[in-house]
Amino acid sequence: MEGQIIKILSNQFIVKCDKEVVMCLIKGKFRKDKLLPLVGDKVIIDKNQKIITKILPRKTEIRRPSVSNITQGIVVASVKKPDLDTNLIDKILVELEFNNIKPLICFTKIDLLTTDEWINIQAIIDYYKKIYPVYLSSEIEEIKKVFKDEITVLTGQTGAGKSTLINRLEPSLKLHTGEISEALGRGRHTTRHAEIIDLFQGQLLDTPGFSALEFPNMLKKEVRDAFVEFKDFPCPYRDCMHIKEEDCNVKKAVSNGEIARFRYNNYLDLVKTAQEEENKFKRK
Ligand SMILES: Nc1nc2c(ncn2[C@@H]2O[C@H](COP(=O)(O)OP(=O)(O)O)[C@@H](O)[C@H]2O)c(=O)[nH]1
Ligand SMILES: [Mg+2]
Ligand SMILES: [Zn+2]
Repeated sequence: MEGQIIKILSNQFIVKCDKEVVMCLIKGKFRKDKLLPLVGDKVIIDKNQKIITKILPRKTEIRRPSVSNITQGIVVASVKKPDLDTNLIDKILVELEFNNIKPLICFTKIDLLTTDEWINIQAIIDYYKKIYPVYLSSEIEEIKKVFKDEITVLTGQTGAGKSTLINRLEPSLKLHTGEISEALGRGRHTTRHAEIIDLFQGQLLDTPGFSALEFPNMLKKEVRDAFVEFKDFPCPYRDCMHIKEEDCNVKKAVSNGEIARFRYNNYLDLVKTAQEEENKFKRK
């Protein structure tokens, strides 16, 4: 029988099948091969013995929390308190792109902006709208629709408004969506785990105890390819990094405003970080 791992409790794998939930163990073979099933895995189980016999191929993978098959990520970003940080937004967008997880963006705390501030922020939001589905956190009914048939994760910095958004979407949910719940208090024993729950005809990954998603490092060329709008400006050079090259069409598009300067600057930062990682690796 086929199912999906929705939660792991030490050695127990909670597998959701068509009409029931089965607590399974794993066969020794997996442990020997160091192939551990993850939350999100589609698996074949032996229902009578309550064991997982096979893990089906993973579509996507996140390193930490260690989960598979997430299909989309909503980047929750506040425009104030904390201030809008497009550098962080672009870092997350690039990671999601590279890992084949569809990115969406939800901007929060628009209500805190003055009219002048809103004009600047609106230009940035409009630019993102050309590339990705974008929502304001006040657009609750619209946001509910994006969950259908997807496995969604919410990500974004602490204080961005993830928990608030979830509570507005579904007040009955007591979700953590990152960070450790305040109610647990500091110093108390807090568990970090990931769990998939049903929501709005789709599923949501709850990630208590994880302040950010972690993905493997990317090469600088992978960073470049994840800035998807650059592809609209093909370069005369094969494999152009759009940095030093003359006659680079991406640089031209930045000059004439077709590509936003802030996005390009974030691109340069992310490429620099990727290059530093590549250099470290080479020296070993
Ligand atoms: N003014 C305003 N405050 C918000 C909004 N969304 C969240 N907050 C506040 O921002 C703080 C952090 O929100 P929270 O949901 O805990 O962020 P999380 O760390 O991403 O889960 C809380 O005090 C919220 O009440 C918003 O749209 N407008
Ligand atoms: Mg929270
Ligand atoms: Zn170029």
